[in-house]
Amino acid sequence: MTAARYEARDGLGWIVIDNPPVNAASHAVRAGLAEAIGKAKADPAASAVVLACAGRTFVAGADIREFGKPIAPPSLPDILDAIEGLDKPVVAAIHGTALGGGFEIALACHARVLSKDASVGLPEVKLGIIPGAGGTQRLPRLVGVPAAIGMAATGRMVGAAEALKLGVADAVAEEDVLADAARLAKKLADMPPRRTRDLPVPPFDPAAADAATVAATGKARGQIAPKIAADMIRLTATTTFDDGISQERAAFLKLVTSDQAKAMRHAFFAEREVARVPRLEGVKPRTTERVAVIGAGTMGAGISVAVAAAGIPVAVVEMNEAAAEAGRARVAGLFDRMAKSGRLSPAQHAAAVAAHSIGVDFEAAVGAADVVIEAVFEDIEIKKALFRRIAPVAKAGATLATNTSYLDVDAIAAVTGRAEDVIGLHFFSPANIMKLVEVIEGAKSDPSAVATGVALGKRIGKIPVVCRVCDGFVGNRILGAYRAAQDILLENGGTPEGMDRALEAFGFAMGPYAVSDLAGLDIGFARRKSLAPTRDPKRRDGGTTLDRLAQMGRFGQKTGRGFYRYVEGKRVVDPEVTALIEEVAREQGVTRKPVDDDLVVRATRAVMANEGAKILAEGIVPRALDIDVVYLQGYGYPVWRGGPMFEADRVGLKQILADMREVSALAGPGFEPAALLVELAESGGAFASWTKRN
Ligand code: 3H9
Repeated sequence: MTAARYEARDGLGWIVIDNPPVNAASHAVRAGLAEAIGKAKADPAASAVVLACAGRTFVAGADIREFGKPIAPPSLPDILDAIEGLDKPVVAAIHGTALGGGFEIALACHARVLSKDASVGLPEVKLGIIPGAGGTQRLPRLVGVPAAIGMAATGRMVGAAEALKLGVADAVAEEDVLADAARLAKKLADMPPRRTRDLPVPPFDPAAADAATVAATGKARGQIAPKIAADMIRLTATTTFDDGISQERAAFLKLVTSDQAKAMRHAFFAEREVARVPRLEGVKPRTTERVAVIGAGTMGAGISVAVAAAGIPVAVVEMNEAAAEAGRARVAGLFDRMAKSGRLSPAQHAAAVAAHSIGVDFEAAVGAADVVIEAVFEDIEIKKALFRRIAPVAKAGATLATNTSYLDVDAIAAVTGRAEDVIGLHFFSPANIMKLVEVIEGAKSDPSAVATGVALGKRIGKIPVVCRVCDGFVGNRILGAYRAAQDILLENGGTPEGMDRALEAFGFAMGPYAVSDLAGLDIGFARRKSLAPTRDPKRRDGGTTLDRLAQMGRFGQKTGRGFYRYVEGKRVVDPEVTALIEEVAREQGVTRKPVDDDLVVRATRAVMANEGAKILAEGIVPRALDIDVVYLQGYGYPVWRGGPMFEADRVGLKQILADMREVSALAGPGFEPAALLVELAESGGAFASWTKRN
């Protein structure tokens, strides 16, 4: 099999790319294309050419796995020059997704026909780079500068109908894209090819281009590529095509080896790798045809909507008719919003609504389900009581899942008499939108039950990360550790606004104190109260300020006061809070000294990596990439830093260890460097190459 082949048929030359799974433009594809183009050129039987792809999609881009290595010729830009330079018309027949270098191939063709469900786009910025094969120079010549910025600087994909409207598609095929492309190729055969490079750039309003740039860069705070993509597109108005191409190429080559691009490539592959858990290799998931969700509160409603949206019948159970009615309204609201935002097409919306039901018949719903997901109040006794009821009713071989963010899945499993069927599924709120789900493997969970959690997660469009039982699992355990360190720094001399500023500059959308105010200080207060009896009194945890604020009724945004005061929706520094922090510090015998932004960032980064190292050493997850995905998908960690463990490797573990020792000196017991961090730092190792062999 060749990755690209040429054949003559019916008076046309056909170039077919065939490189499963997504026809990435690897070296083999480029070499095959070079040969096929030569044949098309020389073939007297071909008056025009159709370029199409085998398999499930048009070319989905350059082969990302080749990035960062020397580029073996022929390069994609050279291939595109050869296509565009042919003196026979070349028509791209696009099905699936034409992305990045794939879309650039299509842009270098002389016309484009899309199947009606196809989409096109330049997602390079999502990998920390810009298009490197003419995308920034050809696209604006077809759609205009502002629209090109709106696509290439955001990575937004456009569907066939919009592509037609924008002028990037010449036609949309209702039925058979190959037949329509062949028809168009024959029609164009007698005409000189329309080369995108020769088209004039349509006149545009600079204010519209500025607005498109601001919108794109505003959404991608901290990222360098979107602005560069916009600048390259703007160049088309002032320079020649050839000059634009060489500037684009230089910028692409510089970006592709940047730290941001490395981090975003890591994120891309890690998100796909997480679901392949080494110890579950070859384990078959159990059949899942029906799901029951217990509880129609915020989490239960969100989870059940995600399940129904994937077309899986789901029955939600509530305690009484009034609660069921409230649940119905909640679910209808979620479905409505998903339809309005375009997440569900009208047909998908109708199917999802039909797949969803809420009632009070516990036995019927639980008894019919292959997977039961409990989503009631986060209280171990309530959950245990419920699992005692579920266990005898659920059918043999059903998977029983508890949706919990902290609780001990093994303790819950222990009351069922069928612990092998029990797993945890930690969804994130809003559960119908957030992609992360931690799949918790209990000590006695059967591998097939865990694999069922993973498979269900994937079916409902989530990114499942399998972890073993510990307090807070991966995400909340690390959160607990670094938040405690931050709270101690706050007492030691920090201010909420200073620490928020430092971490927002690091790349978090919101700093920790702004987040606390948004989530509600009552939540943290309640959890701290429940943990109080087991807390080591010798350990500082910095939570006293939060406790006092909560006791004062300052619950955050919802009460207009928390770590900040809220005036017309805006955060304002509150001298009362400053005084309170100083008072707490005095009580604890702490002499406050200014905490600079650099220390806040170094401490946060070190504690995240340190707790991550403990999680790895304990075998909670097998790979550092699992932790990175949890943080990228569930906790707003900046994607251009690749996740906390990738970031630690980038900084270097020697430095992280030195920072951790500094934190330990400032924060005291509980913040000692983890043995694995010490081991790796001292041996020159990295988290990326460390794997727990279990
Ligand atoms: C670019 O083009 C730069 C140019 O401008 C300049 C050149 C000079 N390369 O996502 P899936 C793998 S930058 C290598 O699970 P889906 C993927 O890792 C590129 N491998 O399927 C996975 O492997 P595995 C611009 C790739 O159906 C398998 O294919 N393009 C590539 O859910 C299936 O992928 C993009 O950024 C690739 N380009 O989604 C598009 N793409 O089975 C990136 C995928 O071992 N790709 N793989 O885990 C996507 O967005 C999605 O893969 C796509 C399919 C929507 C196409």
